Amino acid sequence: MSSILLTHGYFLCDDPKEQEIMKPYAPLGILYISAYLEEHGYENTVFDSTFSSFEELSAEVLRVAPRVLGIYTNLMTKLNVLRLIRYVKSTPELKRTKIVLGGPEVKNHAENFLKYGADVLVVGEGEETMLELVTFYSAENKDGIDEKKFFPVFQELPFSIQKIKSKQVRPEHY
Ligand code: B12
Repeated sequence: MSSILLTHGYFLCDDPKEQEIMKPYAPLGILYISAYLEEHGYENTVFDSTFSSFEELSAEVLRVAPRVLGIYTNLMTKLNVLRLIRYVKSTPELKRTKIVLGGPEVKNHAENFLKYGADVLVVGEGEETMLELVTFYSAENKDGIDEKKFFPVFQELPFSIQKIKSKQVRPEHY
């Protein structure tokens, strides 16, 4: 049983517009992460929720009971992502599951996602960061050590990174 599950919060059944167009897309972001982890020896499961439902997704999370649950988050799917966070954090069987969020919407509501229960947020391309995270979390006896020693806290990051976040440098300048 792999202890890494990657998913996203998009359900075609909730999207009548897309049902008309019927050009659903493959979740490229988590597929890239999945391939990179496999390349580095970490077996993982990708649950593409597009043709599924929230009930089936939460049942799969419970079945796998992953050590790390990685979720792609964009502005269209964030409410489903919040619902999934709430489900994991309120299910005793999943108390060891660490929730890692990635994707374009994470940086826009960083504090709120953490307050809501996400354990780690990854901003930008996530392959290498996710490999570091699963390496850290998959070492069984890591329970209880101070994660803050491992994860940088935003306010302690070098100023240049903060500047990007504080709108002094707007994305369109790139
Ligand atoms: C191609 C594209 C699409 C494609 C599909 C992309 C796909 N298959 O994933 C299509 C055309 C279908 C699409 C649709 C939409 N898109 Co679009 N899209 C893009 C675009 C141009 C490139 C994204 C991409 O494929 N990147 C390549 C993959 C490999 O990278 P990635 O997905 O970013 O994933 C990397 C990181 O984000 C991170 N990561 C991702 N997931 C995870 C998970 C974890 C756990 C971790 C640790 C890291 C991580 O690591 C990944 C690998 O490096 C981006 C703009 C951009 N430059 O990013 C806009 C963009 C993502 N889209 C956007 C939007 C708004 C939409 C729509 C909502 C538009 C609409 N109104 O219909 C829909 C959403 C549909 C839905 N159901 O979710 C916005 C998202 C804004 C936001 N804050 O959420 C963007 C940023 C454009 C913009 N600037 O506004 N999109």
